Amino acid sequence: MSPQTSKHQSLVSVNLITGFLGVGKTTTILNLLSQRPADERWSVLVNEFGEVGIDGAIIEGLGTAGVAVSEIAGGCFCCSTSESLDFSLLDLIQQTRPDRVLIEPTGLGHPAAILETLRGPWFREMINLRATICVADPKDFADLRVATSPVFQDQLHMADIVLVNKTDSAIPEATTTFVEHLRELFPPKLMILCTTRGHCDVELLDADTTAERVPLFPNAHPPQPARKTNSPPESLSMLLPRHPQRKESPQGDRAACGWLFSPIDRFNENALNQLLGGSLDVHRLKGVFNVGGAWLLYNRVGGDMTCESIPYCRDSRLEIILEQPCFKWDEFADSLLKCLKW
Ligand SMILES: Nc1nc2c(ncn2[C@@H]2O[C@H](COP(=O)(O)OP(=O)(O)O)[C@@H](O)[C@H]2O)c(=O)[nH]1
Ligand SMILES: [Mg+2]
Repeated sequence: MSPQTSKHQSLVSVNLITGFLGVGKTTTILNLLSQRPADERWSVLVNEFGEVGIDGAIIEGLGTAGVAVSEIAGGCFCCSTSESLDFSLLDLIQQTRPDRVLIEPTGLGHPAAILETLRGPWFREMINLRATICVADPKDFADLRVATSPVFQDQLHMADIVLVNKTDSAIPEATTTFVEHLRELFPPKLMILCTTRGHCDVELLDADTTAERVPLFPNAHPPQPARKTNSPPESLSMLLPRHPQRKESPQGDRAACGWLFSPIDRFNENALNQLLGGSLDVHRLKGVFNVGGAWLLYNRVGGDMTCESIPYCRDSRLEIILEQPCFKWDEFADSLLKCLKW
């Protein structure tokens, strides 16, 4: 065994799984977790754009038993909570001693600052940074508003591997055009794979990464002061039944809001279906709800919504990101309360 190999074996392998809102990052991570070698310990670090974290609950609920999940909600850790990545990753590694960590940044996260942190002095002697995988939806590339966004372009540009996901719901021409575009990027991608539901071989995670991929738009997501919230941290607040905590987190041209409910609150499933699948101009919606005897996971991207049961049972929570910059949430909040069972 070469000294290089033995050194790398003692380091924690780390992969960044990037991609825009709702493209299938968490789905891909669940898929990779299901292929984890039995003798390895893996941990997942998830960053949520909004104040209310949901992906951690999804991965805890649907992921493989024994995988540690840590979540940072309340802004992208590439900007507003830039120090959180250092501390959270360090803490996760020290607490869980993993062989591998998968990091899911928010869909609005710019990869440059994150990669810079992972390549920086804090982690140089601790982690072995492997391929950055960008999950992407051909429909986003066909949508000029998304395709021209600097964050979307740099997520693709800085990826070593691109997983073109959701090919089942894209028209074939859109997938072909997108793949042709990806083939023209420089430096070339190590791999471009078309898939559905994030299916890919776990061996992709060990592919090489390179620091040669520099951002096209380094200032697309400048550091911002930490967002102030008026509400106390979740752990300090005792939520009363029927009195959810509401946390708004607008950013740039998107309004966003989250709700946390008491674990005792139970919802009417039909009322939820109608409200969450309704006419709001949703870009992304995620929620877990106690419907009495079962928990449901709602997942909506644009107009497509799915609802499935989930083996999770902490508290009901919802996070919504809209396509518009401002929204008065009061009426929606009233409707949400009306979905509660008496
Ligand atoms: N039709 C279709 N839906 C998918 C596919 N991959 C993921 N989804 C769904 O897209 C939604 C968003 O997926 P998620 O993994 O949460 O996306 P993330 O926001 O990027 O983490 C969920 O409802 C998934 O079930 C796919 O290949 N095809
Ligand atoms: Mg996710």
